[in-house]
Amino acid sequence: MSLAAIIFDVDGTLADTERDGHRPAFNAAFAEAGLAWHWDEQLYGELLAVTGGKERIRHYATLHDPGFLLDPDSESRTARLHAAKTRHFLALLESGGIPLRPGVEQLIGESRDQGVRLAIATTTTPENVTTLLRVNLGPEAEGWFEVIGAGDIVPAKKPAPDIYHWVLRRLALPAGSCLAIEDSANGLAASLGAAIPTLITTNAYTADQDFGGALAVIPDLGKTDLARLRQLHLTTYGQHK
Ligand code: XBP
Ligand code: MG
Repeated sequence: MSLAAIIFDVDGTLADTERDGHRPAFNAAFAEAGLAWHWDEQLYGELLAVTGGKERIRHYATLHDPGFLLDPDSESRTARLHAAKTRHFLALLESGGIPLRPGVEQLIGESRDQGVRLAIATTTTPENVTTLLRVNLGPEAEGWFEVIGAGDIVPAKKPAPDIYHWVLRRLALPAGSCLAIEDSANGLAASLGAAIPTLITTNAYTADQDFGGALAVIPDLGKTDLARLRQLHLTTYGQHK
């Protein structure tokens, strides 16, 4: 089965957004709300075990500020906190402070030139995706991705495979003809849960995670290209039909 489409994860894959993007944005939202919460780099690395910004806020509160959850208004407070965090994150993106990771722009370009379809499967808020693409690749870039599956569009977030099933249905492609590119064990569990061959590009927060079942684990896309990814995909999935 030849490679028909590449499905990119966003956070930690298209760009290193977590430590210097989402984390300071969360802290800015907490300070603005008068909450004495602060997520340093190490704590944030632990909190990344839970995907989804709202879910991560509630996970933190469960561990460190249960009173926050006892508040009958905690659901809407969480939503307001997350909306404020997204506003700060978007401002960081617009400042150009979060570039794409090595090799990402090149692979997108090669894929477009060679007719490999492009899609995105992410846990993050849709506007974060479109802004990251526009700021780093220009106003046309969003249209290069046939399907963008993001945020709360599916009931269960990674490591559940829902977002990948959602993307595959819209691509109308068999899982084996796609290649997912992920950065985390949660992401890999989601893509493999949808039977999609997966390449891992690690980052500072995920380098030590277990990537059993991945096609390959590389530090970034800087030293690879579409030809190599086709070969990798073929060697593993070429023998299937
Ligand atoms: C990783 C996530 C996201 C972000 C925060 O997403 O878990 O929730 O950390 O973004 P990806 P939101 O699947 O792209 O790796 O606050 O918008 O949820
Ligand atoms: Mg990720």
